[in-house]
Amino acid sequence: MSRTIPEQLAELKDFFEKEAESIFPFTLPQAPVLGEAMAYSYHAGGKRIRPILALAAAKALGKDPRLVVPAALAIEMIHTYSLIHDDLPAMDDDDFRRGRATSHKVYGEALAILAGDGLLTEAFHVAAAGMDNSISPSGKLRFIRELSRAAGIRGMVAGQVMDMEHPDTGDADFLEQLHVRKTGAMIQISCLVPAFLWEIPEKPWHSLRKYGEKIGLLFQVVDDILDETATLAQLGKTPGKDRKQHKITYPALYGRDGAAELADSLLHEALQALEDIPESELLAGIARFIAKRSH
Ligand code: GRG
Repeated sequence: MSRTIPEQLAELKDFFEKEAESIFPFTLPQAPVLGEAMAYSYHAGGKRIRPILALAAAKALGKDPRLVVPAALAIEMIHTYSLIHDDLPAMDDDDFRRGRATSHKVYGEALAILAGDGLLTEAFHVAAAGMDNSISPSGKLRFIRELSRAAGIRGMVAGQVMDMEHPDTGDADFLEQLHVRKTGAMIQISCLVPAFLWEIPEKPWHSLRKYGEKIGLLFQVVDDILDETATLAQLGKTPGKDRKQHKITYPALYGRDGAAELADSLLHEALQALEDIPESELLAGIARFIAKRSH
């Protein structure tokens, strides 16, 4: 019997976990507690949406998903660092993440900062040294350049600063630019991993880019809605923080129904972008999962 899309996505996730473990097992004899703190957050039960996107995009382009695992792991390590740092008292000051006490609550602030630093830096080592020799040096370099663009001062870090400043302008363009950088950039690059590692035709390249852009925003709109509607047990982190911190969110800007309509139209546009990619059922399944997720 053929497996359902959610079953295939679950298999892809298990495949990623096993392969990633052999690339970076988190045992650091030189500083065991650092390895422990990095592993504590990395292995806290994240959904692994970004790695699954990279593997599904590889499949959609007819590439071996095994070959994108190091890049996918690098992205998930950077994502994990961003969560650790985002939760610090100097930033969002959160006690719970992924259903557990946050890193600084368990290891103290200094080690939490260093665990984040370790994950960020090691991600680039994994991306540079962990990739198969069949991938060209220029493909590896393209990916590493784009990873630093997505994670750094042109992407997530800039978005985080825009978020910290959160001027109460209620400006929809500002909100979109903030989220394109803070959340969207790392999601979009996950979709584009195989497009950077290999030369691919222009048409699927543009389709993946558009798909990545739309699901990146969709992810954030749903995140904002869940922040207002979901519980701590569902989210694994403290809900209702956006409103408390007077942040502009999609439900605040458009109302809950308006935000839900925006999510529907982003999902529609993401699915439309996949029309030129023949083997894109898994990517379509991920977009639907993001739209319907409850955590
Ligand atoms: C510290 C430079 C720096 C950036 C932080 C990730 C981030 C930027 C802030 C987190 C704040 C937040 C809730 C953003 C919304 C989108 C988001 C990244 C949610 C968490 O990602 P998931 O749902 O988490 O994929 P899991 O735990 O499943 O991996």
